[in-house]
Amino acid sequence: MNIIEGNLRLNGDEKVAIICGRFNHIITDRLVEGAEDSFKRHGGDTNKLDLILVPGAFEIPFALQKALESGKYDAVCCVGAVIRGATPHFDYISAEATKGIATAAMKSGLPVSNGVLTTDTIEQAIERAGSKVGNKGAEAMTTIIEMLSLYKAMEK
Ligand code: INI
Repeated sequence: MNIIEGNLRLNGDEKVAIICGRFNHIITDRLVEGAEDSFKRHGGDTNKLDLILVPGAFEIPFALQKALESGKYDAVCCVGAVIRGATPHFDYISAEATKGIATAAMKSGLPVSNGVLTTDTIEQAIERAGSKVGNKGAEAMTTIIEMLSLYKAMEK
């Protein structure tokens, strides 16, 4: 049986964008740090890494669509933090962000990851932004690194 899978090695040529929703920036700044750290650790050249900032998670899919259409990037990593609090906004924003990211990704055929946290509390968000439960920004970057390599392996 031929097993086709990716690895976590970048060669330094990959052009990657992080798209970050600034809302809850205390959390999202940590997700960006995690994503950048993962990119560097896996051999990426930070001169080829762009950070695109949007107001909130709702706007991520719009910027993602543009980034993918621009032809400038090999892969895009999305990060944001939607925290339930007392707002009914939570359900709309988290659903639109998730759906929009998946739709844009599917259309482009390029590796895209969803590192948008959707949590009930700020504590849960902190736990996923570089403490108890790891850093979901780093995980999202690691995911596109693997998918980049997988897509290459699938073309052979
Ligand atoms: N945006 C977030 O990224 N996280 C949130 O928790 C959030 N809440 O709670 O309102 C949020 N709202 C802003 C939203 O993403 C848009 O920027 C805004 O609705 C303008 O379109």
